[in-house]
Amino acid sequence: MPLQLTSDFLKSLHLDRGQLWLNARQTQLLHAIYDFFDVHRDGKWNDAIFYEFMRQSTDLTDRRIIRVFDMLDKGCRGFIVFEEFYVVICLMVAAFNKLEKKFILRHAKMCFTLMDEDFSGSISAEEFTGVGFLWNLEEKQILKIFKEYDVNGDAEIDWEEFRFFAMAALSD
Ligand SMILES: [Ca+2]
Ligand SMILES: [Ca+2]
Repeated sequence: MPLQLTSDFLKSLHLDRGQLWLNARQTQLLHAIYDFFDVHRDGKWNDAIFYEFMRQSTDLTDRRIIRVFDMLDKGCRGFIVFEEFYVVICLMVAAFNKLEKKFILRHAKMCFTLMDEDFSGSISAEEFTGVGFLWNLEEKQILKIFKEYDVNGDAEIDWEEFRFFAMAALSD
């Protein structure tokens, strides 16, 4: 089942067909919402703010919301900034509109970096299944990806392997 958005504002967002980002106007609106929730007025969202926003705007479970926050807050700083928020919104809008495969291909390196939570330079099955729902990928599909694209058989998807997967994803 594809990722669901429950916020009318997020549902109204559309990604540019070529770049798969939001246009300037939509980005401005998103920034206004970000600022509105930014109660500490420091440009940062902590996990509580992010949780509240995600709970109101998506159908994600608590566990998944926390996982998404951890994925964005890689250095464990305890907060995210607008640019990270923007990326995850674009990703969720893509998934909601079933454009996740195009998004993976268009933003392959960024998706790879997002999934590689421990900066090891490759994606483990645990990392992939932990956040795969953002790309509408279920565990079963992810295990299949590992079977097909983990060419060197080290149970990790490295950048080269990921690129092949991203290119092939669209033709599936
Ligand atoms: Ca990794
Ligand atoms: Ca591999």
